[in-house]
Amino acid sequence: MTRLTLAFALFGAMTVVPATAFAMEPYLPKSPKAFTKVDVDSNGKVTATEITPRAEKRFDRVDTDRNGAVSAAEIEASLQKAMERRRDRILADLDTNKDGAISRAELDASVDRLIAAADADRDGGVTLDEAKSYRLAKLRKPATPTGEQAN
Ligand SMILES: [Ca+2]
Ligand SMILES: [Ca+2]
Ligand SMILES: [Ca+2]
Repeated sequence: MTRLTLAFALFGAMTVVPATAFAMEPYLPKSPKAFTKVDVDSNGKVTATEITPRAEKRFDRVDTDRNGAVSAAEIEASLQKAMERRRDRILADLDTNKDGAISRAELDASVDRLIAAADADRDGGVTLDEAKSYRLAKLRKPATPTGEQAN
């Protein structure tokens, strides 16, 4: 893999936060952890009764003028906020000297950090399995819960 491809892969990895985390459309949990959280009565099935309150909570968060309807402008504002959060996260991860911009050297350094963090057996390369385990480990402890936090 060339360094450039790897850089793209790196940015790709950062967008791993599912789009659904910001979206107000109802969605089904896809990871075991998310499923357990939604399956409130732990019967191994998620039902409308379990999904609805979560969807309504997100709805209320987007309905900032509290008029009981989510307008295009409110959706746009919420997507805008999500984008700003993502921007800040990218900067927090990559802009190590905090000058508000990511230099190529900072990018290269973060590639090195990523490889070092994921290369479990320290052989200098990341196998698909190592990449998967690393991704899972990251998903298990997300930096900031983007989905369900209170305002
Ligand atoms: Ca509204
Ligand atoms: Ca910088
Ligand atoms: Ca390795």
